[in-house]
Amino acid sequence: MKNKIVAAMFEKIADVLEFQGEIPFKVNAYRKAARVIGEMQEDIEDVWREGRLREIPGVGTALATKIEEYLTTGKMTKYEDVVSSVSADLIELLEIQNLGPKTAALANKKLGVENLNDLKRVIADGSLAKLPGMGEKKVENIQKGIELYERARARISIGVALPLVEELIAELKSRTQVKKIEAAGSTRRMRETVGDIDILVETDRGAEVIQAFVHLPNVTRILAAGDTKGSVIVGDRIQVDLRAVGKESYGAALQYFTGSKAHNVHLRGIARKNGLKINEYGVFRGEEKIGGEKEADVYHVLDLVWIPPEMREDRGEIELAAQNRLPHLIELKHIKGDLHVHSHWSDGKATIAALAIEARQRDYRYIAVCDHSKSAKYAHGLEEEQVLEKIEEIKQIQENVPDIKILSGAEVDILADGSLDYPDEILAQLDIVVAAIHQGFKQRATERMLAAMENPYVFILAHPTGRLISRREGYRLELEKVFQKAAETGTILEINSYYDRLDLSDVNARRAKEMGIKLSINSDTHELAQLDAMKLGVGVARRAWLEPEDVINTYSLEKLLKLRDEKRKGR
Ligand code: DGT
Ligand code: CA
Ligand code: CA
Repeated sequence: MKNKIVAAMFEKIADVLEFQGEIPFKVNAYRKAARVIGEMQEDIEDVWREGRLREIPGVGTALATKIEEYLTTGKMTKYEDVVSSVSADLIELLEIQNLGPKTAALANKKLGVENLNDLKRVIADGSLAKLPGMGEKKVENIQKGIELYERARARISIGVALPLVEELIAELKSRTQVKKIEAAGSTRRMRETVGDIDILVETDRGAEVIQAFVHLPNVTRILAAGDTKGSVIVGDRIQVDLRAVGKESYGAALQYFTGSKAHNVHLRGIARKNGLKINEYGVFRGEEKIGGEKEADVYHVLDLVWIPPEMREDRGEIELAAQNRLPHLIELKHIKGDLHVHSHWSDGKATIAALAIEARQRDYRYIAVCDHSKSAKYAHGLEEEQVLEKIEEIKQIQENVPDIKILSGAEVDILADGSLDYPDEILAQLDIVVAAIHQGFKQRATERMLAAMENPYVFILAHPTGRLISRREGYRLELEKVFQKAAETGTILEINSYYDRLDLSDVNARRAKEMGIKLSINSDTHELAQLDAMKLGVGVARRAWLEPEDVINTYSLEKLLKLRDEKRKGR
């Protein structure tokens, strides 16, 4: 059903016209038609086919013609003209609930409000409330509208975006004849958060694919639907843009829409200096098209090697590509084990046997079961005797799963005074000791971490900054000192792959590498399926330019334990 799209287009036309001061009669004509069509049970396409468009209340000849134009061509000239007659910033303002086109126009005329930031400013300085017909209450409601709008626009974690993209792609593949389909934008670059999801499709039947896309089951709002671009809201707030292109420009479009913008701007600058033009349709010398089917074309015409998406942030990757000196980035297939997972002994759900079997299915060679220590009461941390019992259990389970090494481990709390939650005699009996701050993390975090790293048994520092992407900044930390100590003591820093942590971040992990520190990418699994989080951590590592040698859980078990023993002996 295209009812909702047509209704949304008429509503938008009404908003913009009203903003521009069009006479109420015309504005209301669009609004009324929008309401009726939006609520109509019958499919507007059926109504149109049967020649009954003008029987819809509020739809006369003029509107019927516009609906027909849209249903036959996928475009509505009036809509495009009206929307392009104001800036994108103003269109955004008109999206804000409780503001309304009249008030937006007033604020624009009297106070020069052109965008959301201007609007916030005139609310803050009280000038909006002083306009005729305004007042505290109205302004308060507009403020609420802004908050709602911003929450809806907030970024989502890559850990939420990836499975959603996979689902949307699978659905579209089952419904349409797409030739190729893949994520672009920040999702493809594995950025830790994603503003909106971008998907690219190769097809000869763009309009058809877009229609299927905007009517997928999860779609709650249609923002746009044309021949080459569709845009929707999935669930309560996630925007997904889909672009459909032909075979001849698929590569160029993939490159363009993968971004980042900074990377693209830099590339296009080089192209211009070489008398070339690159856009989403292809690579051109004058009028002649010299590439665009393959993504690599875009790089090769500039004498660059193809650059992995995760590196495309204009952080020096283009210069390296020009010298063919790009790092050989780590891949998921290089990972030989997971060094930080929880079992049912503490707050995990899975048994150690189940963890071992799942890990083996992922072709891992080892897994370190690191349950919480005794002070982590909220997580059923283990008392010393329990640690010893667990070690015994692992010995028994190990006999049944000979082809994967189960390492006994602990995630030991770093206490308020910087000491560890277990004495060295216990730590010495564990294969892998991961240390972390979980409590009182506002207090002397740096000193506590430095002290913990001095302990020869502490092999890995877990989620070093403690940030939670959705709600917490992280410990108040002098990261430079932590890095120095890690380098000096041979302590491994973790890239924790839990989607809300991704800690260390890409930037911090790259800095760690530059300081000669080794990293470990761990899933911090609490239930079996979370072992898959490893791919998010690998994404962070690739964005940090890490190679297999930088990441200890790409090593053989022997090499890994040798490194651990070096730290224990002190280097
Ligand atoms: P996001 O959605 O904020 O997480 O980040 P992106 O990178 O997905 O950005 P988005 O969705 O606005 O645009 C997707 C890609 O399209 C972006 O990475 C690069 C390309 N792009 C967008 N706007 C521009 C532009 O003004 N110039 C150039 N050269 N490329 C652009
Ligand atoms: Ca995006
Ligand atoms: Ca986008």
